[in-house]
Amino acid sequence: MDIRLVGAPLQIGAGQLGCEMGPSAYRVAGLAHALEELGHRVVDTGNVTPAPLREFCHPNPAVHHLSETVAWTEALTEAAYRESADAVPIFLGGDHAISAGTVAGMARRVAETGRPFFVLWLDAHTDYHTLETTRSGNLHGTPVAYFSGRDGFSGYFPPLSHAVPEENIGMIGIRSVDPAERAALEKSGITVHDMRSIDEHGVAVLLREFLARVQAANGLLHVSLDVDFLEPSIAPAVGTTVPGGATFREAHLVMEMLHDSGLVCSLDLVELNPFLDERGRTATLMVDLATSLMGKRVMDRPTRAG
Ligand code: HAR
Ligand code: MN
Ligand code: MN
Ligand code: MN
Repeated sequence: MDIRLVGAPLQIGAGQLGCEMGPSAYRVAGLAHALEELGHRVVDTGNVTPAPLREFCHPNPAVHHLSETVAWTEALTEAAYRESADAVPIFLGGDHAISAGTVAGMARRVAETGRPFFVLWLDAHTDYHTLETTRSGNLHGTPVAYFSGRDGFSGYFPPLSHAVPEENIGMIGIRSVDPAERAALEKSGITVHDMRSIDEHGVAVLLREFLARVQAANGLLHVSLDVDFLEPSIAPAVGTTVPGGATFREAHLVMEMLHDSGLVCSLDLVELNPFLDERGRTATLMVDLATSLMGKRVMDRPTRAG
């Protein structure tokens, strides 16, 4: 498989600085080499640079770094579209605001194939605020609202060529939702599986159900993996830790099932803050999860059908 690494060192979408160092940490942790060992052809395209700024101000006084985030969204939409022409892009964040652009660009790419586009959001948070509803003003809390076409971004963020239908979005790992997000999600068609749902059913059941929908629609799937999807004790390098996250094995199982599905067209690795890491362990774990998604396995095993 052809894989493109695309660095997206954005940090001002988060409340704390440091995600800018994320792409470097993945490179130091050996992501490209680990993928090559699996037999993939890997090209590191370097880091995206944002377009020149146009100054915006939003009536919500909490919103900060809007102009910068819009510039990054434009640049990343183009980069995602360009790098996915004949390869699987892996976007190295950067905070989760990068996904406004990566998902928008992938939606445009996948639309050309005539296949429906799906997004799997692995995160403690739903990131479903609009520019009006965010209280922190941290725009990493808004990408899902943007790429699913909610009102309140036009005039600021680039117009979407293809919004992702709510019915095509699945979230797993959720355990921190603000009241405005909850109210909007209840009215949306987005599938939200919180940690309780993982506890009750097991992550495999939830994921299998979602993948079956993608498969039945002959869809393609973008995966957005936020470090805080994981239990903080195994992944401390994130500014927004929430206790009670996915375990080492749950996370690996998710990645292995995603690989087996053959449906994944692109991947975001987001919210890694190397300043908060302990001897690179979170970066190393994220690299291990990415390589599991790309086919690393301990033993060969027959598929369920085989
Ligand atoms: N909902 C909170 C806010 O909007 C926290 C958002 C945190 N988001 C991330 N990415 N870290 O999931 O401020
Ligand atoms: Mn301002
Ligand atoms: Mn997130
Ligand atoms: Mn999160």
